[in-house]
Amino acid sequence: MLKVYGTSMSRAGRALWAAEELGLKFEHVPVGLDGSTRKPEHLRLNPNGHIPVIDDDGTIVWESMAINLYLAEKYGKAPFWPSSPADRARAYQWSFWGMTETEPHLIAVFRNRMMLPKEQRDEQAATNALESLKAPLKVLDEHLKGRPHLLGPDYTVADLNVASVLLLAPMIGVNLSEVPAAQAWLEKCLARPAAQKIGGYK
Ligand SMILES: N[C@@H](CCC(=O)N[C@@H](CS)C(=O)NCC(=O)O)C(=O)O
Repeated sequence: MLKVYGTSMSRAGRALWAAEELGLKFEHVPVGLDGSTRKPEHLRLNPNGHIPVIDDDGTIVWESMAINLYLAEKYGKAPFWPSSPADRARAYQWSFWGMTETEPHLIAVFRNRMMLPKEQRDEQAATNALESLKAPLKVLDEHLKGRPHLLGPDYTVADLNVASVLLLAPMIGVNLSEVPAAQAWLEKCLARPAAQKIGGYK
């Protein structure tokens, strides 16, 4: 049976969301952020010492986006897992975009406004990260004007992956009102039953 390792309060939440969205039966192993990811048994699964990791009947995959694209390809069908190579390329494109163009800035805001002990926080780094987020968020907003989802009419793995990165934005006080199409799209994605279930996991 598929096993998903990692607390839902981490990037493992996005793998749990994908597994739920696909209606999979799976076991959740809530490896936490308390040093458990550095234990030998976890390092055997992911030598980087990170979560999430999945074990799908012996197929071990780490890196959250790779996990979600794998699960969507193996267990999903169109339109969630797009049928044409061109649409799949767009799914990869948006997934990598979310990870590379937005996530580092979101994490910088999170760390410097919430996560780090107060004396280690750098408000200038948070302000810089917020400034750096503006351009990619504008790209997303422009793209979503007149389009309900990233690939067009249908909700796909691309929406799940990008929304699973951007869900951090409202939690850390990033104001999305200047990108209303992106904001409405994110709210729609987060209202999905599969997304709502993530909070129920450890
Ligand atoms: N690029 C990786 C990042 C994984 C990552 O950094 N996960 C964090 C939790 S969100 C983690 O495992 N932190 C624990 C540690 O590094 O010890 C992914 O998307 O899967």
